[in-house]
This record gives sequence, structure tokens and C-alpha cells, in this order.
Amino acid sequence: KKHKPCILWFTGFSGSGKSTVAGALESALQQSGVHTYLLDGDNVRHGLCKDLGFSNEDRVENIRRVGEVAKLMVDSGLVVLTAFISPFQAERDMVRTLVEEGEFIEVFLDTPLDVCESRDPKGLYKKARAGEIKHFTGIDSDYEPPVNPEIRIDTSRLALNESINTLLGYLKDKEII
Ligand code: GGZ
Repeated sequence: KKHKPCILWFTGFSGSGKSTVAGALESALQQSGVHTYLLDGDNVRHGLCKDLGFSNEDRVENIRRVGEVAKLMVDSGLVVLTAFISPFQAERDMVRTLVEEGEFIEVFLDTPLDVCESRDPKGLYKKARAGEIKHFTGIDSDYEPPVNPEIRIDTSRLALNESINTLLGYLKDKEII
């Protein structure tokens, strides 16, 4: 059986669970023989986008580059997962236009900000509240929630395996896998 290439575009606050859910979904897909690639800050902001910071302008450019790379990966037949805050609807919509209808799947990690802040795995919210980090998303930089996401996941309400089952169910329903 063959899968259909697509982009699973995860968006949400820092600490909302994007990397965790995308990483677990990627493992599940690989176990069933689906060829995938996960793009996230760890492999992009240290290389392709290492010249960019966190001003609105730099975030727009970050997402533009990630979108273009994801499109190339779709052309080569991969299921691409991306895990970036990607705070603006306009840039998410722009990436959607780069691929065919149905190939862009917007996954909104709709975990409430107070939950993300209480998790604070890297202590970044604490630093942002103290004014040591400027332009932190949700504190002093905007996040525009998706208007019409294909999938919505609140990791404060769902266990990881439930989130993964939601995503796998969607992909099977749409005959992507
Ligand atoms: C937001 C920041 C900031 C600021 C550093 N605002 O939890 P993390 O650490 O691992 O994920 C966040 C990551 C966000 O990078 P993205 O490339 O996803 O952002 S965007 O899509 O908006 O371009 C956080 C860390 O970088 N980080 N400073 N000021 N997140």
C-alpha cells in the first residue's frame, strides 16, 4: 500500500505539545512503513534559518522558508511534519497554496496558554515574564489561532496516544495512509 504525500502543519504556543505529538506521530507512521520527515526548530533554526530571530518579520521569513522546503519534500513523495509556532494565519494560508488541495493539513495544538506556561519546560515563559526575553509568543508577541484547522488537539485534555489516534484516524479517513 502507498501513502499520499502531504504536509501535517502543527501550530500552537511554545509548550503546547507540537514537537511531542509530531514526533510520536512520525514514529507511528514510520512503523507502518510511511516515509516521513519532521521539520522543527531544532533542525531548521540552527541551519537554514540561523540568521533569523523572533521579530514578526523574521517569523514570517522562517515560515516562508519552511513552507518552501516542505513543498519540495512533498514533491519527492514524503509525508512532512512541521512543528513551528507559526503564529500568523496569512503565512499558514500561504503555505497551503504551495501544495495541492487536501495536501496541507493544519493541526492546531489548542492547549491553553496558562497550561503551556505552567509546563514551561525550558523556563522561557519565566524569562519572558521577567522581561529577559522580548517578543515571546503569548506574552508580548501575537498568536493568531487557526480559523479553520483540519484538526484541533488540546494536550491538557488528551493523552498522547489519544492525540496520535485522532491524527491517524484523520489520515486513514482521507486515504492518506
Ligand atoms: C517564541 C521563542 C522565542 C520567542 C525563543 N518567542 O518551546 P521552544 O522554545 O522549543 O519553542 C519555541 C521556539 C519557537 O520557534 P519557531 O521557529 O517555532 O517560531 S516561529 O514559528 O514563530 O518562527 C521556543 C523558542 O523557539 N523561542 N525565543 N521570543 N519562542
